[in-house]
Amino acid sequence: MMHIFSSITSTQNSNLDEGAFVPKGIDKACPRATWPATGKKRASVPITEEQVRGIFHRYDTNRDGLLSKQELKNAFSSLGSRMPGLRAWLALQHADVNGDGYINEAEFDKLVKYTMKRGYKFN
Ligand SMILES: [Ca+2]
Ligand SMILES: [Ca+2]
Repeated sequence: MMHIFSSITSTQNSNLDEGAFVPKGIDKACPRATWPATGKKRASVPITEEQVRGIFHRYDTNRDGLLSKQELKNAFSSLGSRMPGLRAWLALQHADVNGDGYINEAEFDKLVKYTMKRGYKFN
């Protein structure tokens, strides 16, 4: 369902560095913008799966291949979550299959899918 936007977002993948999230961009400024029909009231671009993966990879700050709750919290914070701590906890409830409190590689897909369902956007 993200395909419509892939051409748009792909140009932004290159400047995903911290703070470099998409500037305000499309806004009320252009009410008749030929934005895809699904975009109606949305002023921001839905995040893609690749972007989510990239963010979680980047927030494995100690590079142990596992995402701790704190790392998840940082990642969700960067995704714009208002309650990153809660979101990290919920994500662990959902995706931490073996219950060790960390997201490993096998659990990563579940985490990504969970995050996609939350509908985060760049804005
Ligand atoms: Ca880690
Ligand atoms: Ca786990």
